[in-house]
Amino acid sequence: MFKKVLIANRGEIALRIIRTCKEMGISTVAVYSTADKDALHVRFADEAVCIGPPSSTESYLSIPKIMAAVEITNADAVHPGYGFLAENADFAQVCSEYDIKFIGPTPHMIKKMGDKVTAKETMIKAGVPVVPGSEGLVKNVQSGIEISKEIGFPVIIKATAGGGGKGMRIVWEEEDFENQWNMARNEAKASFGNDGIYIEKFIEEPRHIEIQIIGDQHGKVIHLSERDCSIQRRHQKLVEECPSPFMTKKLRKEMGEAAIKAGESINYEGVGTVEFLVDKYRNFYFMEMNTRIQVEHPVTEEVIDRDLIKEQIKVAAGDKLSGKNYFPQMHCIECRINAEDPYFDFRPSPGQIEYFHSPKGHGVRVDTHAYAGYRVPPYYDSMIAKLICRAETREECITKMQRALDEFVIDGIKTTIPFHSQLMKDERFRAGDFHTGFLNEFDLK
Ligand code: MV4
Repeated sequence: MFKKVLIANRGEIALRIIRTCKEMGISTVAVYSTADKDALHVRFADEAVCIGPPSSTESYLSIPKIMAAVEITNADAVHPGYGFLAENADFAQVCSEYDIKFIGPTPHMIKKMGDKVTAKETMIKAGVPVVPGSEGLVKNVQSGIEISKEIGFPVIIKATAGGGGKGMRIVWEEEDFENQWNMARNEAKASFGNDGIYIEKFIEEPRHIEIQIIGDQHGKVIHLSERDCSIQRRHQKLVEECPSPFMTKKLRKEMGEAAIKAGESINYEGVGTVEFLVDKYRNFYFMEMNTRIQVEHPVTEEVIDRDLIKEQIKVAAGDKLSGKNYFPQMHCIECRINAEDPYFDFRPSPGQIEYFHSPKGHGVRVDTHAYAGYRVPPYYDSMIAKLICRAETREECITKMQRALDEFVIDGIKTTIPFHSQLMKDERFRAGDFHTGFLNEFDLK
């Protein structure tokens, strides 16, 4: 097992990783920017190294700064958390060259899944269902139009370097194609420096359901059930839950098997998530694979009663997985509490938290780095807490969430708490009748 893990991250996830390391008898090293000098991950790690100014590119995204911190503290592994360098193949490569274990998959796997066309080709070969579309990259407008007519409008134009919605364009009819094609190409070029484009049939009103998997270094891959992440706004997830209210026993088995095939086909090592679009007939299609621990991992932890960070560290150290898949034993919902004003287009609301009271009680978990007096810096992600509730049934879970939201007090800044309170009362949400477009029609009162 590792002796000392450096956590190349900040906020709640850095704190979350430190907690598990402590329980495993592993020493921890925090890294921090000057904006985070009073942060809890700095306080609770065994050692802490300042790696630069507030700007992420000069601190949490700087590979040389982080490798210097690894060297001076003699850490033998790095946990990248999510965001920042978590899916940076170059960083994973540099770690391996310095003989430091990157807690995650190999640089090769990260690269393969980071390029969406390559990922899709890999899934086709593995027998995982994908959305009908172009075979690989599309060379020019003419061939794009031909392919679209073949698969039938509406189609969606996507960037191979994209993911998370960037550089995507929906085309409803042939007349609009050229325009949308040019926009998608320019956006992709500007955002990723890669204007590789592919085309898919546009699936209307899909649900976003993902399967958590874990693979060991001995070729074993298992699944840990699904998370429904359909409640999103501009590709930012706001609520995640398990079981998905749309799930059936049969669909879970099929999607679980598909996700395992996806993992096995690349000899996947570490925790990963296979994202699917699910249409109203319960057809499911591979969308992308995330090669990191995700924000919403506590939902899975609560329903299967396992510490996923612990499992992640164990497989990274070479431990073998026992054979069986995991199925949900409880219902769990996670609400992301962001320092944003939901009454003002969710605009960021950084600043000092004057008063902070966390909800408590049976089945209530709060993953947060915030506290009374904490200043939410304007430089990073606006998520300041995850409120995670679990109960026997979905109905009880929603009721518990409402109670916990009522009890949550964060004064001094605006948060998404009022948004979640209203969502929990929404008839359609309560009925489980929602898809990824749900929030487009949702008005905060
Ligand atoms: C799609 C789609 C419909 N049809 N692909 C959005 C993020 C990126 N991962 C892929 N996305 C989508 N791909 C086809 N062929 C609809 C979306 C989509 C979406 C997906 C998941 C969650 C929220 C979404 C919001 C808008 C569009």
